[in-house]
Amino acid sequence: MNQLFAADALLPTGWARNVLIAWDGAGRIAQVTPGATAPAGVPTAAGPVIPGMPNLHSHAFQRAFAGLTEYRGQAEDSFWSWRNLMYRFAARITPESLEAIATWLYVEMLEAGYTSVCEFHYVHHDQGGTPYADDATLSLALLRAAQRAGIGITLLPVLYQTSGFGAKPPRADQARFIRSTDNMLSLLERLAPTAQAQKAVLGLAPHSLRAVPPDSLAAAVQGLTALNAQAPIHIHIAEQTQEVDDCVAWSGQRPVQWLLEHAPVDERWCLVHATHMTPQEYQDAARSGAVAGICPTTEANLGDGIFAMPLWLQHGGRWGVGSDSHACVNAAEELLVLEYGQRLSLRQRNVLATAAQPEVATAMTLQAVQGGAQAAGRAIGGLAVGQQADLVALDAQHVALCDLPAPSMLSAHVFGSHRTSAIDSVWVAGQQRITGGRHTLHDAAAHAFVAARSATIAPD
Ligand code: NGQ
Ligand code: ZN
Repeated sequence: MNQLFAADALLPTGWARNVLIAWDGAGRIAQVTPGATAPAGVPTAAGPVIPGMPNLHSHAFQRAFAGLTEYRGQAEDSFWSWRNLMYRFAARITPESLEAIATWLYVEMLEAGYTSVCEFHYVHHDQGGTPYADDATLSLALLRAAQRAGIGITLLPVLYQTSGFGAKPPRADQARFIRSTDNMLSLLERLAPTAQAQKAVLGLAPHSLRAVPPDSLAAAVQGLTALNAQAPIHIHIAEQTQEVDDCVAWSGQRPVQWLLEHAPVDERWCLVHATHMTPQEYQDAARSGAVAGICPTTEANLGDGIFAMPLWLQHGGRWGVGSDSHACVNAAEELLVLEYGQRLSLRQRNVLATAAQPEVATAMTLQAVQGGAQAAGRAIGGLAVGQQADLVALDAQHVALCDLPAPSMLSAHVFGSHRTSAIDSVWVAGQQRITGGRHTLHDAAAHAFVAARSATIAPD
């Protein structure tokens, strides 16, 4: 049995003092005892212990061009002009560069408070769009990257078949993404033993209603369910108003409305972005039990719009955060931007605080951990018996936190400490991955990343 003593720890019910956390050899929490005295020989955390944040939405390769699409390329740039640039980077990714980029990204995530990632993975084939000799090459590169960094992973291979509603044929620059539904299901079968060996979870991501026709969506969900009735299903939905208009023109319904009526949406589903919903859609989607996958910094970066959190929460909606395009890799900053978007649109403060948790950073952390765990399909829902020991210890000596009470330390971490991180240590499944704010692979992974990025952006 491994143990950690924390003067303060954030349990699902709120902050507790003098907490002894114990986990078994498999990394599962076996005991959480508040009001304990530190037994001799048990390490004491450097500060308040909070649950590790699940990152519920990632396209790893996109980390390589963070900062490289921030210039005006035409009179009015948009999500769609960004996507054209993004496709140029996607076209150049190799198995080696993907693995190097993802390894560094996952190291960064661990240093920034994420302990697991849902990888929404759609670049499947070689640069000409032909399957690799081993068709699972790029999926395996991502699983290896996660294993090396020591982050938990839910791998969601993406089904991508069309370029628009009404089964529009794919564009030439989408050739690397395309798989038939049967081919996708065999990929999942092929990946299962590797995933199982590293305790990764496999799910499926129909990319969007634009990219997956109704028959394929139904067949894929059915096929996945036959493989694993609990496997998570993630989909991009209603991120842009153009997408909503196109969906209405095609079907007479908005994307969320269409999905709720034509797919068995429930707790297994994660609706990524879901930015543009009517009040009725907020209600129906929230009541389905699906998780809203909110990616605050990417949604801001891409000019998506603002998700109406009060409306979602009013209907009991569950939610978590993702770093998506990785313009920013920092769990605390996603919470900050999410809360600030609500403040800016509603002209209020502390919008996401609750009656039970008036400290907004505390309330948001607890909710995002729970929702993220549900979306990941893994037992990573917080500091409670039976959950995985995914722990983050803040540094109580950090100048932004020093001498403050624990709830204020978390607030200072989320709202007031961004120039330097206030994270001291991170454990994933009870294994310490970050010490003194750094991962042991930090330097080596950073070097490999820089080389991979240079190769990716070098002129032809
Ligand atoms: C993606 N990313 O698949 O990488 C998408 C853009 C699309 C975000 N939506 C492409 N943030 O939606 O067609
Ligand atoms: Zn995405």
